Amino acid sequence: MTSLLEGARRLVSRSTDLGARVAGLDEATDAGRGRLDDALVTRAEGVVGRAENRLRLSADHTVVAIAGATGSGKSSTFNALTGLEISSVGVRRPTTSWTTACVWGHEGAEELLEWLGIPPRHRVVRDTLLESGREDTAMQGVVLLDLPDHDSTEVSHHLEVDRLVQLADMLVWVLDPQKYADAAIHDRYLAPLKTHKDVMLVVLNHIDTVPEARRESMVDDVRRLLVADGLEGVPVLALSARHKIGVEGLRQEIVRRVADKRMARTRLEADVRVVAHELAAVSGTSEPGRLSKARVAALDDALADAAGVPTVVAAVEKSTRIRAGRATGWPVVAWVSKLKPDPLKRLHLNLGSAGKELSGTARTSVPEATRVQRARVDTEVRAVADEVSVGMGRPWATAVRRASVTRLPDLGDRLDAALARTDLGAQKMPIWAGVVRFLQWLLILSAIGGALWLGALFAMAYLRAPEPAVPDYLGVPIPTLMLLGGVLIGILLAIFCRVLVGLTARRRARTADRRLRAAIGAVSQELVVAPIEAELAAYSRVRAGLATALR
Ligand SMILES: Nc1nc2c(ncn2[C@@H]2O[C@H](COP(=O)(O)OP(=O)(O)OP(=O)(O)O)[C@@H](O)[C@H]2O)c(=O)[nH]1
Ligand SMILES: [Mg+2]
Repeated sequence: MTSLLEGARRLVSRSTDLGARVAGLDEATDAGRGRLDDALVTRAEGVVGRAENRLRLSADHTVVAIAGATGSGKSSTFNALTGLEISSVGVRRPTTSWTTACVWGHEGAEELLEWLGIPPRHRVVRDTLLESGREDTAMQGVVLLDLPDHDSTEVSHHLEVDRLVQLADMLVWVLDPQKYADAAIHDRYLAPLKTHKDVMLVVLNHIDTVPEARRESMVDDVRRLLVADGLEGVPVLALSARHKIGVEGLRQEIVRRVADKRMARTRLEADVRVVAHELAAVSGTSEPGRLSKARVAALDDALADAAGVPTVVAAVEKSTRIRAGRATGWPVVAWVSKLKPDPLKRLHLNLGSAGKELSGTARTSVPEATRVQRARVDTEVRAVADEVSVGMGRPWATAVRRASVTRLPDLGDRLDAALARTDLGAQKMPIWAGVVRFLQWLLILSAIGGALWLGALFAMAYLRAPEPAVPDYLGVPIPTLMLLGGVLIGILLAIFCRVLVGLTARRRARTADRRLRAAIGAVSQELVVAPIEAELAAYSRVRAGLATALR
C-alpha cells in the first residue's frame, strides 16, 4: 500500500515540470554510475533523493489537511481560514462525513484533487485574482482539506482520514480543551503520527471557552503531552475558530510553510540545474559517434588475419586441388600425389561432418598470431573506440576504450574456436569428379585391353600362326584404337580436369573464406562491438536525462 502510494505520488510529482527535470537527472545518474566521476554522481543522486522527497505530491500545490476528533472544530477552522461558510458546522455529531477541499488558485489542481479522490461537488476554488483587497496571493497553491472526524465509529471516515493524512504535505491537528488530554487521542492518533512531526501543526481550538489566565498553561500542557507522544517541536497555537482568535496566526503559519516549500522548490530547481550542468560538463553533450560498417569491417579484417583465415583458406584451396586432382588426374601418375600430405589435416581443421566431432574443444593447429598481427588488431580496436567517442566527454572516451578491451583476453581462444567450429565445406568430392574418375578407369581398362590384344597379335605373328582377322574402324585396327585412344583421351581428360579442379578449388576457398569471416564477425560483435554499444547506450541515456533536467 505504501509503495503504491509512493508510486502514485512519484507519478504526480513527475508530471510537473520540476518533477520531469528530477526524473531526467535520475536517469542520467543511473546511467552514469561507474562511468562518470563517482563523487559527482553521488552528489547528483543526493539531489534526486532530496527532490523526490520534497516533491511528495505536486510541486505547485501544498495540501493542508485539518484533522481531529469530532466536534473539535475542524469545519469551523476550515471556514475561518477560507473566509467562506463552506463546510457545515453542526451540533449533531459527527457533522462532516466527507472531505471538502478549498483550493487557492485553481490552475493544475484538478489532477491533484482527482488523485486525492475528492469529487468535484466537494471542491471549492478561491480564485485569488478575484479576491481583491485580500492578501490571499500568499495562500496561492494551498489545497485545504476539511476531513471527517478522526475518531469516528464509521469505518469509511476512518479509512478516508488515514488515507488523506498520508498524502498531505501539512497536517493541522485540532484539539479542544475538553478532550486534549484524552489518552485515547494521544495513544491512538497522535503518537503514531510522529513520522509526520515535521509537517504537523497542533491547534487548541475553543480557546474562548478557557479563561484567559489559564490559556498559556493549557497550551504548555498540550506541548508537554506532545513531547511524550514523540512530537517534540510541533508548534501549538491557541485558536478560537468561532471568535476568530488566532486565525491570522494559523494562516500565517500555513503561508510560511507554503513559502518554505516554494523556496525549497526554487532551491531544488537550482540544485538540479547546477549538478546537471556539472554532469553535462564532464559527460559531454554532443551526439555520440556512430560505429561505421567500414570501421567494423576493418577490425574484422585484422581479426581474420590474426586468426589465420588466409592460411586456412589457402589450405582449403590446396587440399581441394590435391584431392580432386588425385581423383580426376590420369590414374597412372595420380598415385604420385598420394605422397603429398593434406594441408587441412595438418591444421586440424574441420573437414566436414566427420571432422566436427573430432575438433571438439581442442585447439586447431593454425599458427598463432604474430606480433605484427596482434598489434594491428589493437590498432583497429582502438580505432573503433576512437570513432565512437568523438564528441563524448573524457570519462566516456575512457569508458568506451575500457569496454572495447575488457574482453580481448578471450579473443584468441574464441577466434580459434570459431575457426574450429566452422564447416569449411571442403570435405565432399564434387560429383563430376566421381564421374571423371570412373571414366578414367574405363579408359585405362580400354588401353590395357588394347595392349593385351596387340600383344596377343604380336605373339601370334612371332610364332607365324595364321593371322586372325582384326576388326578396324576407318582403317585403324580396334586394339590400336583402344590402346592409343585410352591413353590419349585419358591424358586430355586429365588436362581438361585440371582447369575444372582449379575453378572448384577457388570457389571452395571463397566459400570457406566467407564462412570463416562470418564466424569471426560474430566473435568481434560479441567481444568488442557489443560492449562498446552498451557504453553508447549509457551515454545516450545520460545525455537524454540531462537534456530533460536542463530543459
Ligand atoms: N465556543 C466555540 N465553539 C466552537 C469553536 N469552534 C467550533 N465551535 C463549535 O463547535 C461545534 C463543532 O464544530 P465543527 O466545526 O462542526 O466541528 P468538527 O470538528 O468539524 O466536527 P465533525 O465534522 O463532526 O468532525 C460547532 O457547534 C461549532 O460552532 C470555537 O472556537 N469556540
Ligand atoms: Mg466538520
